[in-house]
Amino acid sequence: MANTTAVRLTKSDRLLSVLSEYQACLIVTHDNPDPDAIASGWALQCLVTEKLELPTHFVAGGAIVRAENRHMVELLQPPLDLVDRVHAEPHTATVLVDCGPGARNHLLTRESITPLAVIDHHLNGTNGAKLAFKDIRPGVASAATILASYLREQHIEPGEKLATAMQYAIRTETCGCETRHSRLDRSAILWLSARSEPELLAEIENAPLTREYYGDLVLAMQSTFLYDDAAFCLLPRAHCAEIVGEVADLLIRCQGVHRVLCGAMAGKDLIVSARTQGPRDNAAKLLQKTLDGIGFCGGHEHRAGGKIPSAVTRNRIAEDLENDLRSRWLAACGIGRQRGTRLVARREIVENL
Ligand SMILES: [Mn+2]
Repeated sequence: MANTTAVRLTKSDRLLSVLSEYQACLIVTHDNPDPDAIASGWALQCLVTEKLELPTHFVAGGAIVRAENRHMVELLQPPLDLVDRVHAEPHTATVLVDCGPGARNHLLTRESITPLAVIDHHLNGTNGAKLAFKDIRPGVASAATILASYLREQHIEPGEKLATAMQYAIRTETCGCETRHSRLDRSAILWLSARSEPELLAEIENAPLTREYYGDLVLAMQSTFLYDDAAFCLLPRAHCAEIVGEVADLLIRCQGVHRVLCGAMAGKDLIVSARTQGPRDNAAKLLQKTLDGIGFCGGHEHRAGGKIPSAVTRNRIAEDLENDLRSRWLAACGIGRQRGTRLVARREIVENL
């Protein structure tokens, strides 16, 4: 027998060999891309351009709203285009990063395009799709971690701005209760730290906030109710729907709170974020139970996000939907109690106005 084990191909070797059969590469990430989506798509573009010299296009749907993420884009200028649609072109390899083909929050699902390759770290998997290449590792903190390992395997230097984006990606994916770092995450952080610009990172983390942001925050604190160890917060209105993630991150840090659901309207949709603490509760699964039949979601063990489409009529969330969502959340958490306690007492709010 010939020696078949002499050359051990790395994951990135295999990806590059699959892509080398094509004449162009389309990189797609999830809607409303977050730092990890932006950094990992950018890193993949860097890899494909350097190694294969293929023309690449990196796209996502939706918008970038969160102040830090907008500041990141302004300062680092990632090669990302926000678009409404994508088309399946012959001889073009389509690669999905930082989300699974089964997820509903990306351009490919809406166009019924099956990607050629997927690089992801979410729990939802591939939905059984047969793919030429997949690298799905729910055990690592960020998709940027996987891409950092590819760049290292291929001896590619990311440059200061991409390294900063990737480092920020890992940081934002390991906040709240999702603080676990795998060995690969740790080694990626070390590698990226030596290449990133700490001043840019600090600037991004301290992005300027609008006055409306503080209004949303006050409203969120006033709209939060506790039911045993579960919190529920539905903002009657929000200037920026991405506040739900930040509020959820803030609430999960509250002593005695182990499960959080926060929602707000964005256009006609209701956006929700869930957080959990401790090994017992899986945020992605709790949110899936909560939204079963009325919306869709995805996420990780302690951090998940989702959407109820067309939930908003005449600029407000219907009261029965609010009640329905609350009882669904409490049922998913296994809590029988239906009367909540305010996080901040009404007296406290009114007396100090
Ligand atoms: Mn991610």
